[in-house]
Amino acid sequence: EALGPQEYTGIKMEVTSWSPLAQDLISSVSSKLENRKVFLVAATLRPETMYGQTNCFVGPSLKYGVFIANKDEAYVCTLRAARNMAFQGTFEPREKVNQVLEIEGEKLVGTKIKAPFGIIPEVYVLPMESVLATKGTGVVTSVPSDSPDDFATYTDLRKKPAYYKIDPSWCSIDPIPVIETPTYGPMIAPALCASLKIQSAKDAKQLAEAKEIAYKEGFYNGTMIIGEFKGRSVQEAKPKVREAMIKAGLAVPYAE
Ligand code: A2H
Repeated sequence: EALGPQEYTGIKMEVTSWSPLAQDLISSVSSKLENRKVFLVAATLRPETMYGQTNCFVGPSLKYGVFIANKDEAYVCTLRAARNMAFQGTFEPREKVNQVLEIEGEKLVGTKIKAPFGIIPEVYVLPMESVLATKGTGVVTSVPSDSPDDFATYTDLRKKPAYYKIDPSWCSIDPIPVIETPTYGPMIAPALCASLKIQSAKDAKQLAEAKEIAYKEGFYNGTMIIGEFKGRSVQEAKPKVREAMIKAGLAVPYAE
């Protein structure tokens, strides 16, 4: 755990079509939302990996809210995160938490969203049991090439879509190479999951080890192999991608 506040990037993923269950709820508050665009906002420490999003995750049993962010936008995240955003000056009017709807994570599954900077422009919301209510926004952008947790959960979902009550077409995209490291090649998460014999998202102990290695290797030895900063080190690209996303209105700073 970091000692000081952790600086995340809040990735704004605009909803392009709601799951049927979410659509019913959203329709019931259309007079409050007016013409605002609605975004799922995911907290990430790895903005430079956003080229490789294949989907996004929510905790199926977590509660989310739809919050008025400003005159043009509404955000989907946990109430806890919305309070932090309000306190950090992300909303207009400042410091006001205006929740128009509460919705369970499982009802968001199957919603289609834009993936900012993603090679795949639109992806689906999928369930991840290990999403914590107490961290970030409760929305996790998924990059299975670089995050062992994302790879393990995504692989579980792809193996048994019926069991997880998802449409196979929602997880049809293969992991996308984003960063190369000398030791692990172009996709560190699948490589580590194989070498540590991680069978599923339930292998929490090995996953914690894989996460540690992936983070350090990627940060200190990784080279971008895609996007505007192709050929640059991850250390150099990370803040540049973050700034580019914020400048383009595709991300907001988020700390906790
Ligand atoms: B990271 P830290 Cl490619 N519950 O983003 C569980 N995990 C969460 C979460 C929550 N409520 N909120 C955020 N996260 C994930 C990208 C990524 C991430 C890559 C590689 C590693 C990685 C794509 N997923 O994280 O405990 C988010 O996933 C490993 C450190 O605050 C976020 O960054 O250090 C990271 O965990 C924040 O974890």
